[in-house]
Amino acid sequence: VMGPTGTGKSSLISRIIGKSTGVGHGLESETENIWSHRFKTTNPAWSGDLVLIDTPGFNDTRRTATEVLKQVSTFLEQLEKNDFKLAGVLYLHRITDNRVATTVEQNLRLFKRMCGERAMPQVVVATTMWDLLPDRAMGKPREEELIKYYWKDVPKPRTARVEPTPESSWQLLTDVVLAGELKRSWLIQDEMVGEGKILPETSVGRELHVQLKELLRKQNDRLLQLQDLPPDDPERQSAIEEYKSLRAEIKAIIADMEDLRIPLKRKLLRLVRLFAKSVSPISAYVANSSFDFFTNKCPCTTLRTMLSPLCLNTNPVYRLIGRAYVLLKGAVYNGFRLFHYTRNKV
Ligand SMILES: Nc1nc2c(ncn2[C@@H]2O[C@H](COP(=O)(O)OP(=O)(O)O)[C@@H](O)[C@H]2O)c(=O)[nH]1
Ligand SMILES: [Mg+2]
Repeated sequence: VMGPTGTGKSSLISRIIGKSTGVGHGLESETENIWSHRFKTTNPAWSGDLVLIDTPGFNDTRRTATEVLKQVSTFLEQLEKNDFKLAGVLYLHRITDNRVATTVEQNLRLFKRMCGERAMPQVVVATTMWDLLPDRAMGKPREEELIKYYWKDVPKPRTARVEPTPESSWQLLTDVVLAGELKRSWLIQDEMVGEGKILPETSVGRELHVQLKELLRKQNDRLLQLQDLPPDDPERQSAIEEYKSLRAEIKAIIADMEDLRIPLKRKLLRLVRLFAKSVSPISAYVANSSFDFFTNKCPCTTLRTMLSPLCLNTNPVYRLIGRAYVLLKGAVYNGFRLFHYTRNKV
């Protein structure tokens, strides 16, 4: 069960399992951790155990989106590594919101990047808090708008309404999971487990980085505006307060962005991999041809036997010369292979 904070995720799970678990008060987030509730059921529609997973929203009140994302992605990675597949996903929205807030939209964007297109048919978009509407008819256009604008990139999204009764919650669960027989890995699981990426390299990691950058830019603009306020401005006191809190926020955003930076070592490694990938057809060609420039006909064998061992010398200057030679040799060798390949193939 996923979705922004305060949409009723924990309440829905509590109704199904029949006991209260981590339901928040209003917009305060209560679900700090990911909770898995495993239980057996006498419901004839089910065989075996059922596991419901309660997750925190990315707009959690006590932690940054980066922290929540780290936690959720690690959880999904572990599921994939242990070969557990999700049978269905419920993504909740409050029908009482008459417009989609920025945080709700950001939450949704992160979710989509995490889930990916392939697993999207598992998702059911469910709306909660219908009982709080003065008139239920008000909800229908909101539901339609939600699907039309915010889920438009998903082909035929499945929708459901969550009523605050155990029966309706069970029915929803049955519809979601039994209808969604397709158990597919999420995009983030493919990326982290299949391709060995770290979180900042995944689609959702990049998306969050972009969101933080945008936020940083906005906050910085506001900060500059406040700085330019004339000293006799009547709202100066409140502006100073805002200035201070903005500075603190900016500091936190920068720290989060730092967390989502791809380390230089991994960037270089990726470049090398990319190079190896593009060179592999050339290498295959060379292996299959009678080409043996450096093995048999190398004109500089003497130089090679002289210079290569320098790499192991204790003198740093000699070592540097040795390394420079090896580097140069590699470049010349690969350049020659490329030349030979293009001359014969292209
Ligand atoms: N009236 C009404 N209140 C709800 C419904 N679902 C959740 N709530 C209330 O909304 C608040 C937040 O719910 P919670 O389950 O903690 O949301 P979560 O952050 O998504 O886990 C709590 O006070 C719930 O009692 C609903 O369908 N109707
Ligand atoms: Mg919760």
